[in-house]
Amino acid sequence: MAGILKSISGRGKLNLSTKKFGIVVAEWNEDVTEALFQGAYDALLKLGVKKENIIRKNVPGSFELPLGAQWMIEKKPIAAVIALGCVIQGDTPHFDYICQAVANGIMTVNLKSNKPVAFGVLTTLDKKQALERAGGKYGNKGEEAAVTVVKMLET
Ligand code: RBF
Repeated sequence: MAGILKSISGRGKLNLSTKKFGIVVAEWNEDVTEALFQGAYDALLKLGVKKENIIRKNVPGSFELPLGAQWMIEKKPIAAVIALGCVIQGDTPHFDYICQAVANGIMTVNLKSNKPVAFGVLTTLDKKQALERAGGKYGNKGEEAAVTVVKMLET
């Protein structure tokens, strides 16, 4: 089992087989966000979460992730949510507005719902940097986000 997963597997504090997890996935830069999803999904399974307890919801872009996460928490008895997106810098300041709004929005959902919502959103200068962090040479940030919510449930 790879590093990040090894760091928490077998701690035995939590019975993950009865807990439900939400994964919200932004459709912008789909090749990247699908790879993030796969990383998060595989990590949850390896940690003992049941397939039928992983609920996926797609949203159009990263800006919609906070509301998507909130809806999941409101509608289903979910223990934690993993929010996955990829915002790539363009020629206009939209990048800063979207990144700021998503980070603030996800934090708000964490605090208002009192449930862990992981910020699995890549904010990169180009697609290459994003792919390097979605199963490439810098690992998979979707996997790391899954580990983060499990760690939060243990605290
Ligand atoms: N959403 C992303 O998830 N990643 C992006 O890189 C991204 N770039 C955008 C660039 C522009 C100019 C605009 C207007 C939107 C972009 N979005 C992106 C979509 C955004 O998250 C949201 O879905 C839309 O703004 C509709 O609310």
